[in-house]
Amino acid sequence: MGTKRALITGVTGQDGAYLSKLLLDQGYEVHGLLRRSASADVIDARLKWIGVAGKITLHDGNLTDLSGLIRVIQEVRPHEVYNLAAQSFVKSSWQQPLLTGNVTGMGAANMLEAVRIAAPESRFYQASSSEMYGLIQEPIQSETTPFYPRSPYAAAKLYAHWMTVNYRESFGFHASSGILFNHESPLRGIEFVTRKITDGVARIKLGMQDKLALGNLDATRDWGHARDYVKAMWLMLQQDTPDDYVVATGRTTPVREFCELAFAHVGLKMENHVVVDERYLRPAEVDVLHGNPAKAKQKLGWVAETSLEQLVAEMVEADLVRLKRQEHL
Ligand code: NDP
Ligand code: GDR
Repeated sequence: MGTKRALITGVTGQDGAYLSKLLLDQGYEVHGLLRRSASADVIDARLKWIGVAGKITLHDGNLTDLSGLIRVIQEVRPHEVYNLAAQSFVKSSWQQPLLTGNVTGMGAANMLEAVRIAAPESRFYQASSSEMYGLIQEPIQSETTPFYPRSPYAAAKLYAHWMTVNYRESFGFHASSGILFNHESPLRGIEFVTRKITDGVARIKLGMQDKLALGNLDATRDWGHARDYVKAMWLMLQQDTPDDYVVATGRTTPVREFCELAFAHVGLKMENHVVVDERYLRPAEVDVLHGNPAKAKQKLGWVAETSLEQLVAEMVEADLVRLKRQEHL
């Protein structure tokens, strides 16, 4: 086969940037779906940061617009499709439940339909989420743990997940779903707790602010690095048989401890700076997530390579650099 072509939805997001880099490094021709924005000058900030802007072909499109998606797929004729686009911020999904359903749930169905109509031979990756476990039914979650979604976001992801499984079973699609636990990086959106913390720590260190307001410090997550996790996505599509995989580190840590690590990295103490603000609490909380990545290790040969300590250090350092240079991201 000649050069492989990949189409990534959500290419301007955290994972889109890391996956673009991985695929370009492997010699792929990379195409991305770009939703139109009035902020065209900053929309590709992550792609620039990681050094791939200009190396990928961007196509206008929106996950809610089926005919446009079909046209893009007809044009690109991708060998692999990675559906990463979503309204991905859990907290916003209570404010915008229907939009979240349209984009995160129906949007995935639109992508499956577009592929079914325009490129049924292409391999398909769906970005499923550990949020689907929600009110956890087992202390450590694997592919066989029952789901219990706790937000409009998680309910939408569950629909997308089962549609992916259905297209595999009904139409013989090479469709795989990665049940990814939280993964972070310097490219994480500023509204998510890890990046909010590392940005806050860097601002406090540089004397730009003194306090950092957070919500539930007892929430506990299995945090890995996005750079490692996009490798698992790619590996899933290289298998002869499509399947679903949990992707996690197997270690779980409270928000409080992430925070302590980040402050300690710059020689500060969190108790001098962190205040709890109930505006950041959620109508329903996912208290703890803890993944079992044994299947991914056994079948894909995948393991998380970055420790939490390395992740925290990398994120704080990147925010210090960014703030000193007054870079927008
Ligand atoms: P981001 O929020 O960083 O990126 C989301 C992407 O989706 C952006 O490129 C955004 O475009 C795009 N998008 C949003 N709405 C639409 C739409 N209507 N049409 C087309 N594109 C749209 O997410 P991540 O990179 O962190 O996550 C990637 C995927 O993985 C998401 O589906 C997320 O729900 C899922 N996931 C993430 C996990 C994590 O820990 N990061 C864990 C498990 C699952 P724009 O730049 O224009 O806003
Ligand atoms: P999450 O990520 O909801 O797990 O979804 P987020 O970082 O937003 O929250 C993690 C936990 O931290 C608690 N928390 C706060 N969260 C935010 N955002 N801001 C705060 O100030 C704060 N204080 C405490 C939250 O209550 C929560 O328990 C992410 C997204 O990437 C989803 O798209 C993805 O599917 C899941 O991870 C796996």
